[in-house]
Order: sequence, then structure tokens, then C-alpha cells
Amino acid sequence: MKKVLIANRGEIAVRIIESARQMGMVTVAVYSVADREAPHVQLADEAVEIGGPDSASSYLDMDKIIGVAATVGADAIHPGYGFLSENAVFAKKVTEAGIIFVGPSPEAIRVMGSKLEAKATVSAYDIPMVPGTDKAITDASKAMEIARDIGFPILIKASAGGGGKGMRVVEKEEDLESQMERAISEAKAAFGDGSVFIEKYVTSPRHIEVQILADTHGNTVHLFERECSIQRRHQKVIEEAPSSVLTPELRERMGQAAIHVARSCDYVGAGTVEFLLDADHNFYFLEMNTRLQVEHPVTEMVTGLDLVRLQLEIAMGKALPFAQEDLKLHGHAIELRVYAEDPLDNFFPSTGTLETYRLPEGEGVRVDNGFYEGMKVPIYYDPMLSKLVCYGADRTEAIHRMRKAIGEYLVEGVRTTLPFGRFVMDHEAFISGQFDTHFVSQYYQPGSLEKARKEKSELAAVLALHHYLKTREKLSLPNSQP
Ligand code: MV4
Repeated sequence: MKKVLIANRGEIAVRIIESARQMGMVTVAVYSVADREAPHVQLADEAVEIGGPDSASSYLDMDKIIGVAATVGADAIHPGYGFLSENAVFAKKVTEAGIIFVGPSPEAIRVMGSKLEAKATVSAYDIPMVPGTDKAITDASKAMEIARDIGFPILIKASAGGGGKGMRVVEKEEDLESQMERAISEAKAAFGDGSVFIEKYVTSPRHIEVQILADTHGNTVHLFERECSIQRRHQKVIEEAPSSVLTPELRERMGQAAIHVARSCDYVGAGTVEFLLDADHNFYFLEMNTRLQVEHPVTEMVTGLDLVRLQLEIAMGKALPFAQEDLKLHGHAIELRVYAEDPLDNFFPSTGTLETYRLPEGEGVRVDNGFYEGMKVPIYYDPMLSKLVCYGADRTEAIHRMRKAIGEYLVEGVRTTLPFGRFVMDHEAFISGQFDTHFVSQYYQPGSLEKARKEKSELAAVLALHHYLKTREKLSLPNSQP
């Protein structure tokens, strides 16, 4: 594999280019007209414009991208995350064009893309699943029978859904029929597939996912877990590794379950197995993501591995260079997704130009970034600017470094989720590790930031006055927002 095309943009395209280059490969970027000035375009050895600003006419155009790969003589295509990364048709077309798809087989992508097929596939292996149906149901009376059996509250899920789309909680019997109807028509409209199924609703779960790696020689290992419970409307905001609630024994059991999920679909490459962990520390398989995830850096920091390099090596047919017993956890890593969104205005996308854009640096600080000062934040794509990842010998040190790094990350011109990140780092529930997927809705209101900001500015004013009275020198803050 001498030349790899990166079918993506932003920080993840930059991240992939870096590892591919370190391995001596030639890198090819593709970009839309909105991304002409983007870092991934400047960084790659070659770059090809592929279409209009909307994703459909560029980053989602399979034939265009495969055509470019053929023209430039790329041996492989790395899809990153999002866009075409979990599209079985794309993976198949790439392979049929004689190009290596850096990822699992089209069949593994297809199976895990359907929640019902995934459940059916893993059911041959002894993997804990939430009580419920493993077949699509359309009949309301059948649904009632099952719901009474497992007990309310129940959750209706769309088989073709994912990331929380098409889910409905039903608290009581009389709501079941109408909610079923809505869920089915919603699933039809959103995914073209009206299959829904029922599960017992786990009321206060933590979201724990296990990173796995599988090569083409039959070796499958797990790279421990990531805790992803701090999310807002199914959008993750903060992830960490390891989780502060897993014991070594539970970690091992979840790791082995994840390996079995991977084996059940003959998985090859890097993948993630998602679990729910309930208040009593029972875990249940949810779904498998057949791609490199946004939050992979926290796993890299606590294992010392380069997941993109390993993906590329696996795609070349190399055997994993280590066994499960060689893998050890070291320290703690936390990631904050820095979005151009306004946490004071319901996380509404905040567009504009990055008038000031300075990244923090220092020991244990990593920023996977896709922007630079003076750049416009395009409206066409996900508004994530970067991922701020902080490592420490333990969780406390990682939190301290994250607080410091947030303070040193200077952005003017757009609003970001940095102040929200600070709010979480300062929150008692986060610090103590006592939180679940309801953290944001439970504790966060826009007023929380305002309150913290007020307290801090009052303190700063008192200090500045004190300093002025002593020295006649005026102090000001570099990054104060009005
Ligand atoms: C659940 C659940 C409770 N009980 N399933 C949301 C995304 C999708 N992957 C599955 N999800 C959930 N499934 C049962 N039976 C709660 C969620 C859920 C959730 C899961 C992970 C992270 C954040 C979440 C936020 C709300 C609901």
C-alpha cells in the first residue's frame, strides 16, 4: 500500500494523513468547493476537488471518489467516520474497483447497520442483551403482549436507526399503540424501513463502548473501554478512558463480550461495540459501529497505540503486532469535542470566521484540529472544530490539565462549546464520576454558564481592583466575552 485516498474532511482527514505519511505512504485528499482552503487539502501530497459544497455532491458521491482513486492510482481508500464510512455499498464498490477499503467487509457493515440483524447475529454467542424482541413487530396487540411481559417502561427502537434516531419511550400501556404507529411511520420516513422492535427501557444507563481490533489472520483483541455518557441529544460531548466505574473484572468481561460480537460477524479492522451499563452494573450489548470513531484518541492515549496506523496495517494484511495480554492501560484521558455551537443558545450552530484561533499545548495535551485562524466555519458540515484531548497519570490530573487547556484555547469570532466543557470539568457529579447519560439534561441550563461566569468575573474584578490600588496598573483578560 503506497498511496491512500482519504474520503473525508476536517480533523479526521488531517489525522489520517499524519499516520499514513509516517508510514511512508503518499496521501490524496478530496475536497468540496467549500473546502478549498481546508487544512486537509493543504496537508495532503495531492488533492482533488470533487464537487459542490453539499455533502451529496462531494463527500457522499461514491462513484466520483472511486473514480478519483483510480485516476490517481490510489491503492486504498480510508473513509474516516461519518459520510461513507458505514456504507456497505461503498465498501463493496471500492473493493470491486480493485481498491482496498480500509475497514471491515461490506457484509459486516450491512449486518451491524441493522439493529435487528445485529441482535440476531450475536445471539449465537453468549452476549447479554436488554430483554425485548429480536424481530420486527408491526402488530399492536403482539407488542402489548411483549411489553406486559417485560414490564413498562419500554423503548421502541427503529431497526435501521442508530444514534438514538427513531427511539420512543413508552411509560404506560395506554400509550403503546399510538407510539408504535408513530415510531413505524417515522422509521419509514427517515430510513425507508419501518421495522421497529421493543426493549425494556434501562432508565439511568451509562454508555460504555469497547474498542476492538481484528486482523485477517483470526486475531481479535479489545483495547478496553471508553465512557461516553456525557452527551446531549445523542451527540457525545465528552468521552474518557478508562471509565471510572469499571472494575478490572467487569472490564475483562465486557472486553470479551466485545470480542465475541466482532467474531460473530467475522469483523476485520477497528470497530466499537456499544454497551449500556445499568445502575447495578449489568451490561447489555446495544450495537456495533463499524468504523474508526471520533473519540478514538482517548483509547490511543491510554494504550500508547496508533489506531489509524493499525487500521492501515490490517488492511495490508499484516497480523496484529501484539496479543491481548500485551495490552495494558496507562493513566487517564479525557476528550472534549469543541463545536462551533453556542451553549448559551441551545447549542445552535455558530457560524462565522475564526478571528482568533489559538490552540493550547503542553504536557498531556493533544488537539486533533481541522481549522486555523482566519478560516471560515462552513455551514455545510458538522460544526466540530477540534477535539481537545488531555492525558494524566490519573483522572484528577487529566481533569486539571483539561481545565488549564480550555483556558488557553482562544477562539474569537464564533461561539464554542469550550465554556460548556469547563462547566462539566467543574461539576461535582463529573468530578466524582457519579453520572449517567442524563448528566446534561439533569444539570445543565444555559444559566449555569452565566452563573459560573459571573462568579469568576466578580472575583477577577476584585483582584484587578486590589492590583490597581497597589500598583496603579490596569489588568485585562485576553479572552473575555461581552
Ligand atoms: C437504550 C436506552 C435505554 N434502554 N436502550 C440511544 C442511542 C442508541 N445507540 C441506543 N440508545 C439507548 N438505548 C434501552 N433498552 C437508552 C439509550 C440512550 C442512550 C444510550 C447511549 C448514550 C446516550 C443515550 C441517551 C439517551 C438514551
